[in-house]
Amino acid sequence: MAFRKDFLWGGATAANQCEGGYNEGGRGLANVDVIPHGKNRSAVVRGARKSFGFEEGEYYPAKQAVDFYHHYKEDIALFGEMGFKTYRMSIGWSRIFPQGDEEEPNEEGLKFYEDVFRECHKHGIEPLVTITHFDCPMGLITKYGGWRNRKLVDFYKKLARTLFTRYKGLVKYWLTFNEINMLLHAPFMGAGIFLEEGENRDQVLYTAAHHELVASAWATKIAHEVDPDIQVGCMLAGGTYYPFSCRPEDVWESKKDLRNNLFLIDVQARGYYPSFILKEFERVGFEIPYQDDDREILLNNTVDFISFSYYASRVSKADPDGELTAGNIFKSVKNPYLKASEWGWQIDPLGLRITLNDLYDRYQLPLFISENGLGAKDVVEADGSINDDYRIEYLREHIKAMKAAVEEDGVDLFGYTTWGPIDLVSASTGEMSKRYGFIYVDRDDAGNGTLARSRKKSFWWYKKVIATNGEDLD
Ligand code: BGP
Repeated sequence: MAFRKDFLWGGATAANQCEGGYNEGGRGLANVDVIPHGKNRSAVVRGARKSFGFEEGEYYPAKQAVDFYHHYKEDIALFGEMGFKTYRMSIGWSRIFPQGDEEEPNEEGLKFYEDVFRECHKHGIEPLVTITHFDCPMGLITKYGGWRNRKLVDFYKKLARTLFTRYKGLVKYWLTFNEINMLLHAPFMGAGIFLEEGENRDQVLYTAAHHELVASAWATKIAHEVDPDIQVGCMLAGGTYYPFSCRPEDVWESKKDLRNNLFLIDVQARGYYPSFILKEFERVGFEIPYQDDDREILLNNTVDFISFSYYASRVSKADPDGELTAGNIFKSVKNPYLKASEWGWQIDPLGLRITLNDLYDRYQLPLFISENGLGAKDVVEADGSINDDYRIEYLREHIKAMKAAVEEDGVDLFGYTTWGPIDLVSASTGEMSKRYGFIYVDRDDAGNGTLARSRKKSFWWYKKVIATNGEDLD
């Protein structure tokens, strides 16, 4: 058998993309609430357009999302029916600390997640929890400017301590920041940062990155102090970079792109900044704003495992003249050998095997695939069925690739959570029609629909995959 006996099969969601209930249970407003659907979304996500609240004429899909807040029992029961061993989900920070800087946490918010975790255990599901998945209370943005401000480290530490203490014995696996490298590409979504006209982007973003890295190391330290059984992981927006050709300049470009993508998790896994990024910092005139015992905290509190999302590989080219294609948040040169999803994300199962090997060779730490999947349009047939063979095909090929990485390459992989086991709001586009789920949710891009849940063909397929521990993929 390729996968270990206790392999963690499951699915992954984020609070802001599925929970809704944005103003219920004492929850405060968060950055993710004020990101609109439609033409202004990308500018807000990138921090280029300011958004502090709800504007007339805009639609904000996170406000209700797919209403997991009220449907969690039904949804977790469906995950249980598929045989999930784990469910990756995230905490809405502003449910726990509505403004972010309160002295005391909001009990109603804490209770909500406690109920969710207990519900998971009832179905034999181990929760795996991301502390922040593109999530920052608006109070911390308006008062402090988001993660550009060092004070966020303390607020995050307090959040982390509150969570680890309250959920001791209920949650064993934690991730500190979702796709930490995304803050460099999507500063408002990733770090609650609006960029001011004329300010030095590198300075602001590398400072914020340092703050998140220090906060992540602190969270790891606190977690291990609260409960030595807790396992803490980092989370990377992964995917390898191919050279466009064997021209040495293209190969060099791909090497640089790959390591630039990895430098944040280098710090989380090894405890210090790698030399190539220190040289880059020198070139752009950035000095790491070390304070107090930052160096020691980073060095002594590295992660227990590496998790990453994988949707596609990317291509690097020395001359900036290639045809581009869409990808997770930012574009890349198009790979002529690959097909793409309806959203232009190129499909590359072998790229997953390569990514697993890249990461295992580099870190020699257990790996966890925390996101993978196909965003596609589904058709509901007259009889209510949804025949999503394209999704099955995508997942089957990716599972085969990870099987090869384990069986033939010896990669230590302990779990796999597909993205969006239940349809949810797309992070990049705000659409509902970009669906990833095994479970269909009746809701459209404008927020119409009954929110009723139904099983797609892939639901039964994934159930069988889990039941056979990945042996039967037909
Ligand atoms: C990752 C995020 C997720 C998720 C996924 C799919 O970057 O961690 O939140 O949304 O990508 O992307 P999209 O929703 O844009 O299709």
